[in-house]
Amino acid sequence: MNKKTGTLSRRKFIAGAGAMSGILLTGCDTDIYTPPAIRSGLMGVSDVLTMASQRLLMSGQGLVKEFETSDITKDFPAWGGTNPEDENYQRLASTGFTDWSLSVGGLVNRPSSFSLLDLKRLPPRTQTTMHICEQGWSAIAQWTGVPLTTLLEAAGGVKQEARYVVIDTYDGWYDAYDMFDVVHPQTILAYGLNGKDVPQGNGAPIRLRVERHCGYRNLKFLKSVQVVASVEDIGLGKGGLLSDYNWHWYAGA
Ligand SMILES: Nc1nc2c(c(=O)[nH]1)N[C@H]1C(S)=C(S)[C@@H](COP(=O)(O)O)O[C@H]1N2
Ligand SMILES: [Mo]
Repeated sequence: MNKKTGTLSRRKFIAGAGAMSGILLTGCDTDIYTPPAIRSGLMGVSDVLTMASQRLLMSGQGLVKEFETSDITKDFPAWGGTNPEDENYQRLASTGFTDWSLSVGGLVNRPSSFSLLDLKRLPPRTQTTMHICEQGWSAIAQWTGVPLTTLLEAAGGVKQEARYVVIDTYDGWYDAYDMFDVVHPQTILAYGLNGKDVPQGNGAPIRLRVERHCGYRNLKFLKSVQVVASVEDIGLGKGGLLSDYNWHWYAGA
């Protein structure tokens, strides 16, 4: 985890805004987003993850709209970071990510590492959804990947104290997701984009899809998944790179 990523300027972050065509313009629909601090404490996470069907938890949470394949946007943009400078990332990329693995640790019962092949062997989910970037564009794509709950189950399930899943990436971005997002059926670790491997610009080999959230929370270039009880020790303590630097794009922040 990059503790103090002081070098990531907003300008660099929004670089690459030009050169796109055929992309729908919409605002980021944040009506349904409630920050974790307000939502926490509603329900113990052990209850959450042991609810076999998760129906109770999900009853107040809708799925986002899924589209037809004919709705898919031609040339899904590669936005923000597209090629992490990280030496390890470059080495892994040079061999087609055959040596890449995702560590899943923290408050799980069986901390584990998953290769790309391991992840592809877990039961997948495919969804065609609209990505909405807070910076004013949106595009529809079909994503295939392993649901985050399935991954956590493959790591033995989470411990009683688990409250957030923290994801770290190869370009210094990190974010934390509460259990409502974690168990949401459309929260997947995607290795496929429109039927092919996720291209490097879109987060190879694996990127997160948290469909109810704005673009920036859909982390690319995943490095690790860590289950924690608190985000105090993560980054500067607010749970995500952008929160740490007060770049709040959701409504009311
Ligand atoms: N690691 C990492 N994840 C990231 C970003 C990034 O620069 N680095 N950009 C975010 C933003 S603002 C958006 S809109 C989407 C863009 O995803 P795309 O490149 O597949 O269009 O990724 C998000 N996840
Ligand atoms: Mo974004």
